[in-house]
Amino acid sequence: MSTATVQEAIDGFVATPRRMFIGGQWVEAVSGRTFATPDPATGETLAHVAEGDAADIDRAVAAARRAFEEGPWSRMTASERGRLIWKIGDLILEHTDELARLESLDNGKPFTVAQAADVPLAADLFHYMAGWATKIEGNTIDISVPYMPGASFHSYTLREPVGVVGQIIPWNFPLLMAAWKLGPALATGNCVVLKPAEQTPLTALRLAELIAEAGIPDGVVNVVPGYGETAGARLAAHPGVDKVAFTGSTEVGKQIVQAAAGNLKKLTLELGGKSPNIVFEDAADGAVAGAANAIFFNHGQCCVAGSRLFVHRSRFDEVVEGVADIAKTIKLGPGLDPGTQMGPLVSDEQLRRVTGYLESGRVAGATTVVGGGRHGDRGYFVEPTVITGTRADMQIVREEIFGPVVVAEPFSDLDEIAAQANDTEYGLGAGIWTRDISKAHALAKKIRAGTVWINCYNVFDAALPFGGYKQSGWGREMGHEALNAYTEVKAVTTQL
Ligand code: TXE
Repeated sequence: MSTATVQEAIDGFVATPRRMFIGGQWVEAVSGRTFATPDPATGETLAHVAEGDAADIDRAVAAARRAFEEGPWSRMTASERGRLIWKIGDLILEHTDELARLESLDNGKPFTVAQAADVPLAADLFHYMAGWATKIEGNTIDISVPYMPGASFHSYTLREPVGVVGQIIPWNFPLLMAAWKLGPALATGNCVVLKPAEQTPLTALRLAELIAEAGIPDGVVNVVPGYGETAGARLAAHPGVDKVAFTGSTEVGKQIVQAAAGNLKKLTLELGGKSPNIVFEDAADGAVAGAANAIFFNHGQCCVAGSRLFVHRSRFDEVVEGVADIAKTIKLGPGLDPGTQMGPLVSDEQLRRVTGYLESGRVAGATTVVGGGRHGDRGYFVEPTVITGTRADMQIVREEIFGPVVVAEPFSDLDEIAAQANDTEYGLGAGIWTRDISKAHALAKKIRAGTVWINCYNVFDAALPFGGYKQSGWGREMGHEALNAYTEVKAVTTQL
């Protein structure tokens, strides 16, 4: 499809208020309300979307329950299920440019990044999970029961879907987060109610159309856009939901834990981070570009952003200057401009949050090497920023900023750096840059985080488990680890 045809499709998509997808039908909100999703490059309304709340979540949960109990989904063979999931991956790839443009418009990220990363990674996740549908296996277990001498048994386990799953996702990788959530849920035979972030509902709604086109039966996937405090909170608390998978802030993650307690839902949580990125004295020159990518990719709106840069004292000035030089050359602009390397932050709220942190760093006495404020006066742009002269107790060192802002500190030796790296309530990611591979692996073992990258950063694959230690979350997404979170294990024993 030509760019003009793709843009025409998108213009058509955003021109009419988007409905929600429940039980295979496109419906208005029960309340009849809609909300606006703005273009973050201008602040102007991009589209109107049906505003789901508790009543719509109730409808969607009922539809998912019916689909789970009555079939045809639950009666399909694993192979049939796998082929339908594979088809979703194919359809995403067929619509790469359209999805990438829509994502760029709604979220602000450069089209080229969405086209090269978000969309193909989303497709790959479905393709990867499609393969697992036929490989969900139990075990046979040899047992001997002391109080039944001489009796023999045949015992085995079954892995069964959890049931109806509520999935609440954020706005930083809207399509990809939908894929991370839906892929393993479908591969294991669950039915889903997905609530996209209110800032970025559009690609999830387009994905629902593709899911229907792929032939996933009605009610298996329901997409209800709406706000967190209404639709999200109802989904987290709903007594008819068996499991919730959430990605978002640690603060809301804790609320989800409380809401889920009512019927003791299974939970997976992928929360915030303040990831250390560590450059040793013997790091190759690529470490400078690596450190810049670790924080500036996706405008720093990554849960694994390398937001605490630790550089060996002997190379501190050189590496900090190098990252600052890269920051100065990054071209900011609307995501659809071909030359844009960094788009706007997703919302006015994020703009205020990030610039608030920049101000708090200044007040606390930190030094801004480059950047340090809003860029322009239209849209939600923030300058790529490098900060030094921090103390471990500063807010900008301890809290997740979720913007293109890195704090850099020097360190002197291996033992010191492990302690510094772990001095955070989070434990999502970490980077290590060195030519000494023994040192790298020794440090990797000491770091309390779910992902450690050595001489690289932001490398993701559908086969790699992803998730956090400490307050970065519970459980893992992607890889075969993700499947456990979407299955119950049943032990069956027969006396022979
Ligand atoms: O997140 P929220 P926000 C962090 C990041 C960012 C901060 C705030 O530091 O600056 O969170 O972002 C839904 N019950 N991350 O406010 O509120 C909400 O509608 C149920 C890190 O956008 O956590 C959305 O769908 N759901 C992160 C989702 O939760 C609720 C990605 C995330 O929104 C809810 C995003 C409630 N009470 C932000 N309140 C990461 N780990 O990647 C909100 N939601």
